[in-house]
Amino acid sequence: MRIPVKSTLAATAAASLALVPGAAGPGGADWPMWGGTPGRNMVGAMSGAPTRWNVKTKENIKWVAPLGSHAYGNPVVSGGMVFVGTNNELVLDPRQAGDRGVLMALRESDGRFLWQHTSEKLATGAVNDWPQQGVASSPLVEGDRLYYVSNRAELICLDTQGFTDGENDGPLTAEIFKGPKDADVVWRFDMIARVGAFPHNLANSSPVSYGDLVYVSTSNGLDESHAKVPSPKAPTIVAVKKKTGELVWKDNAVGGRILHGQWSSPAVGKIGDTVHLVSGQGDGWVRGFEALTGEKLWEFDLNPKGAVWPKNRNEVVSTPIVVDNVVYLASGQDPEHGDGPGHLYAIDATKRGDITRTGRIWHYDKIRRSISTGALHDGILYYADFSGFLHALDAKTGKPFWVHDTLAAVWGSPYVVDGKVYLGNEDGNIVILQAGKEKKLIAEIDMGSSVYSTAVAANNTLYVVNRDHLFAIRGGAGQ
Ligand SMILES: [Ca+2]
Ligand SMILES: [Ca+2]
Repeated sequence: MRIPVKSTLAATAAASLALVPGAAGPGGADWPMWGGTPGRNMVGAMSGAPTRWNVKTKENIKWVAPLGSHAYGNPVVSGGMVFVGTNNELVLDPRQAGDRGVLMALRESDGRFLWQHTSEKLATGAVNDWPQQGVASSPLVEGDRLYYVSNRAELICLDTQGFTDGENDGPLTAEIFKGPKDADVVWRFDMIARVGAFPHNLANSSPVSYGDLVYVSTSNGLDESHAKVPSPKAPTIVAVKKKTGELVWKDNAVGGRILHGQWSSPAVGKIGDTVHLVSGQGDGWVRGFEALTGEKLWEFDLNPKGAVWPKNRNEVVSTPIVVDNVVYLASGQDPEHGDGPGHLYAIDATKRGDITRTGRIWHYDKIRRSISTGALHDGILYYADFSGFLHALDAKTGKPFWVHDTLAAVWGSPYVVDGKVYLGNEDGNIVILQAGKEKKLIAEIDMGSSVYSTAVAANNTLYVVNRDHLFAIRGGAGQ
């Protein structure tokens, strides 16, 4: 069912919030996309965020939902539902068995399973669609429309009400599975068929929107030899109409210069008088585009001159954040490449052209390779690296206030809420530190298995995904 008023209000609220300079993020309300708002700044506004819970005894656990055996997708919360990507180890429907990517919808109040969208693996195998990895895209939800990228490199629009509204929403109405626990697909944009994308290992992009458009990265990359870009003319970014999936613009600034893959998700922010789509790209550069037209406005090289791939030249896996005309972004590499040197920048995105020199506000080189997204709150930028360090920097100067070693690899992102910084690691700990210029460790909480996701809050509940379960943790716990 289409609910125009509700959808329009939700979309307008989300867009205007993100475009207000200094907006901290959604209140104690929904968390409808990766980063909460189009600027992707990992900051929430819940009060009474929990600092004590126990996944074994269920102390302060509101509910637990089982996921597949791998859940790299981060949860989003909107309209009374929680949506999360995983793989098909649960086999919730025997007719949809085997290795598949799964996008699950759960009821926010108690975690009950509502419906799922599953996608079979690509026939080309691991080079394009790695076995057992499921869905790594975090959905974007606006009103009753959900957008995510499947393991088949399709940007898919779903009706959040599924078929329970008694209506098969279109243009797409030829779903195979149309039961009450199946997804109602509205449209599907196949990035392999439509723009020739060759996703390296897994398409993972988290959608972002502005106006009538929704944007994703194609994850176009190398072939299995790691020596050739088989589809050098395929775009990095596609912008399509929210209502129909019609292609409006695409960008291929990178061409054949992709180092490896393209797993950085785009951000949107108002910079000066212009709304920019900001994209970390496969040649290790970050670029800004006029959001409605795709016109390239600026580009910035995240690698030092003379750096050599893969020793000290990096790609970009992190999502850029846009705060007050400034883009903050670190370079990194595929987690399989392990530890190595990284670089973090604050970039003045009001400049035009090659702004590698003119747009550099500061450069921080005491960070290791990072795949995390930044969180900027109260003048402090929190940024984690894959080696397990959390850096708290002066956002104006890039000078460190403190660094904390979490002692295990970090895949997720620091999240600031209620004066605290939450960060998960591969050892399965959620580390909670006090936000501010002085380092203070509040708690380390064992989640039972690796945390590859980012803790996020919505409607007075904190959500954490470990390897195979989603935990909803009560607000006010441990205050
Ligand atoms: Ca429907
Ligand atoms: Ca449909």
